[in-house]
Amino acid sequence: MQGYSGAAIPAWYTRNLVDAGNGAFNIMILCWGPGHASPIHDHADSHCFMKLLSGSLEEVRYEWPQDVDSKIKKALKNKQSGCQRETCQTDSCQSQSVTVADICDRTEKIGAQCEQDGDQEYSINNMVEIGKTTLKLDDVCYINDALGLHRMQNGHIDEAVSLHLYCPPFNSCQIFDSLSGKPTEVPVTFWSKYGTKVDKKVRAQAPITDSQ
Ligand code: CSS
Ligand code: FE2
Repeated sequence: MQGYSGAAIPAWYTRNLVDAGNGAFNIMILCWGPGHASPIHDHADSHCFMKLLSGSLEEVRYEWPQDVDSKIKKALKNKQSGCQRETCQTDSCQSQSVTVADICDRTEKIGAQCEQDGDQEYSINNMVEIGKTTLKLDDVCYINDALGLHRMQNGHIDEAVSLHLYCPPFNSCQIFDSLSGKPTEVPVTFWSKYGTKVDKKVRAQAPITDSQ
């Protein structure tokens, strides 16, 4: 195995920030040890481009679980109801149209119609697989929230390295329980930034890497 000689192998794949694009995008390199996999995740309404620089990875795509909205759908619903809560689900949301400029307008007051989904229950088998692709050296891949969710996994004995471009950049995204589809918002953290390892305490704040 290349790359980790002499050093402890990280438990999860590592996310290494290469360029923050003056706030316009993030370029990062992800290093995947044998068996490493991401949780099922969304892309926070961003564009995600990736290219395999070494090894090979499987991409498994999923539909959004029922009753879970992407960031843009939540924003649209909230705007339509005059509500800024992410969980607003009022009926009036369904019948009106808004523009993208509208959803950027954060000045509206929280509407009286706002309802919360509270302790919503999630049944099992809520994640529907819609495709599986193997990415090999130099292969590229694109996803955004309208195309669904995905999990990346290295099912091989060799490590894999992938180059990622996220535009616009995002600091948090949702991960999904692989059985129930229950979403959890998690911060995006880095193993290293610009070639320097990030402090362990900062990294320890539950990055989107987990054991699923
Ligand atoms: N978005 C995932 C990698 S797969 S696109 C991550 O940042 O960990
Ligand atoms: Fe992803």
